[in-house]
Amino acid sequence: MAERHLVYFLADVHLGLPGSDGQGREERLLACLKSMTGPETKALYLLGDIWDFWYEYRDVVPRRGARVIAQLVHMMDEGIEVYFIPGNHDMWCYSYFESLGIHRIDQPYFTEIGGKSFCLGHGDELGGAKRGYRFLLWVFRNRVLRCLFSGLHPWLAFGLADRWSGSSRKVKKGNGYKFAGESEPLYRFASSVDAERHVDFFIFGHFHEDVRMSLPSGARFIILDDWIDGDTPHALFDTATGSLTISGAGLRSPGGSWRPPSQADPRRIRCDTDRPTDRSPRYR
Ligand SMILES: [Mn+2]
Repeated sequence: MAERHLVYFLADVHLGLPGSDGQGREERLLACLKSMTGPETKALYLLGDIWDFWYEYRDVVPRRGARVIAQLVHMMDEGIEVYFIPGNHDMWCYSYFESLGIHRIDQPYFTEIGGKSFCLGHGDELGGAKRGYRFLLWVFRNRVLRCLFSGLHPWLAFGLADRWSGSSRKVKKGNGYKFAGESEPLYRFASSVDAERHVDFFIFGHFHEDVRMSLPSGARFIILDDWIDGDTPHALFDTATGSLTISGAGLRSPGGSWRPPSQADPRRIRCDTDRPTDRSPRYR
């Protein structure tokens, strides 16, 4: 059998977020995952906020996105490695994903794939966060508060969470928040990492924006757009060619359907780096 050489990355699907394309988003993700399932696929990296709200109780898990989980299990049965970095909307996991065989990993996650080095994450918090956001994360992670929250009836817990999610989105989009480029803490984080070690590709989510930049060393800095409103943005790294391609972004049609990217698709963007691969011991 030919070697597995395709590695996919995606983030910010926000399953369960009420919107013009609620069910459509799950269908789009399913279709996309199905098209990724095959003997050439090596791994799939889910870079956070796959669920708009995931809250796992010790013995109970949410029903949202059950078919997505079924497809992920199918992919793993087919020999594809699935990795999940929790985002700020789906950080409340205990051991369910691991029990299915998903590798739950923390950001920043450094890995080597096909001779290229990657730094992966959801993208919030890295490089520092504003006080209000830091406090929010402290609340989210506080064991006592988590314990209390787990005691709420799920109707109430999920109702509160959905309201929070809706309002946080308003804040984000309402303020017209844009990724601030080189002054953004995440970019500064990547720059400082880049100065210390060899990384070819930095890939994140969280900003709900399509960002493609280069660092002074030539490393690529990529933020994957969200799946809200019809898109299917994802990155594909081919270990056979060492090239990274971004597809499925910029198709802002509500309910837009997934179609496998073709070489001729103008929305396919190549994001290669010509840096030679550094295999020296300092790069682990
Ligand atoms: Mn998000």
